[in-house]
Amino acid sequence: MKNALITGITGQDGSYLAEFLLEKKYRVYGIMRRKSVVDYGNVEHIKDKINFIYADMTDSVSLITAMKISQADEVYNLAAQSFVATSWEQPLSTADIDGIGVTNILEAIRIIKPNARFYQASTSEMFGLVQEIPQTEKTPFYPRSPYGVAKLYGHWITKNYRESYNLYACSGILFNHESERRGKEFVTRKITDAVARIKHGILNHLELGNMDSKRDWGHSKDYVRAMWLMLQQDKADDYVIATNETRTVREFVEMAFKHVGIEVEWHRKGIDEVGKDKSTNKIVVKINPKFFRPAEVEILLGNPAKANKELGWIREISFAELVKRMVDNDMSIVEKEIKISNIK
Ligand code: NAP
Ligand code: G4F
Repeated sequence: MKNALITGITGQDGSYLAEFLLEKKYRVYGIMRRKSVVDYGNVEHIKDKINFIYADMTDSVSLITAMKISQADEVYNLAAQSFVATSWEQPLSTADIDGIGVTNILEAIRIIKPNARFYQASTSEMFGLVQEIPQTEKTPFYPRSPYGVAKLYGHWITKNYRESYNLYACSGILFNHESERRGKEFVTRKITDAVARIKHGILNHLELGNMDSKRDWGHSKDYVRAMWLMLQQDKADDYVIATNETRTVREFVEMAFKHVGIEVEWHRKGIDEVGKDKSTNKIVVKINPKFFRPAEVEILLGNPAKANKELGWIREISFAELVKRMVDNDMSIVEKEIKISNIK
């Protein structure tokens, strides 16, 4: 039985990865932050199967202790302040957690169990102002947010520890991946949650920022499988994980509304643009400039050819299926909420 340690286990990816590793019969340890109210986040449903350790990415002693307790064979570093917009509001804590935090966990591995295998959650945000389309492992980086800059440090320190200490340390350069467990501040979940509420008549409209930015969106369940595959190879390396398809935020909006039978028609331009329900002429989408970012990543499109070839990784959940699953999930959550409020 192998031991795995997951930082960020309560998050979207952490939860799918924990399920995946439990199925493979790993003993799973997960790092949790102390909160005033105990909250297992996305692993509430499997909390009895996980060995939790209280620790924080900014507290190196707690990470050394976590390595001592878990004696992990594989360490997946998924913990991060992962919301790009917040990284302008909290640039220093983002750097501490997403940048220096990576050195903290690498040091804990080096001190306690240098033969452990390490996965770092790198990101397509590091490509930022993209230098070529599509992006591959060889594309130069140009981050556009404090988050992207912090993650780039994490990426390079992982490579550096691999080369300096011969650690088995990999970075997965993952493009956007979403799911029914995505946080509601991210654009996809914000859209699917709003679509469900508008459909049920409990929300008038959805407010968004830049609808023309393009993202390469996959499903988290496919992406955690790639993380595991990276740690099963003969040699540690870095891989782009993406779908090789890109869509605008606008396309995501259109598809999500279409799934509940609403056809959106666009009127006017710029910050005055609105999306109307074609059959009722009611406004369902508006622009709110507060959701624009100080610097935008206009287009992400990843080429996963190396992962396809060397890891045998292929994505199984299509874009249409991703949107469908997210909308269906939010529709049933909203229906339950309405039932409960009617009973009350
Ligand atoms: P997520 O849902 O936001 O989860 C982040 C996790 O990190 C949560 O469990 C959170 O704990 C934990 N965390 C935050 N600060 C911490 C700290 N100081 N110490 C310990 N734990 C801390 O993110 P995700 O979407 O699953 O992403 C997983 C990783 O992949 C992140 O590193 C993200 O930056 C990276 N990534 C994500 C994507 C994507 O599209 N999803 C793409 C590329 C890379 P709490 O529950 O206590 O908040
Ligand atoms: O959903 P988002 O907030 O994700 P973003 O910024 O692409 O970051 C995500 O993917 C990265 C990988 O590339 C991860 F590293 C990172 O941790 C995170 O998971 O925004 C997507 C796009 C942006 O262009 C944003 O400007 O949607 C645009 N957008 C337009 N209106 C909006 C909104 N984003 C949000 N969150 N909220 C809006 O109202």
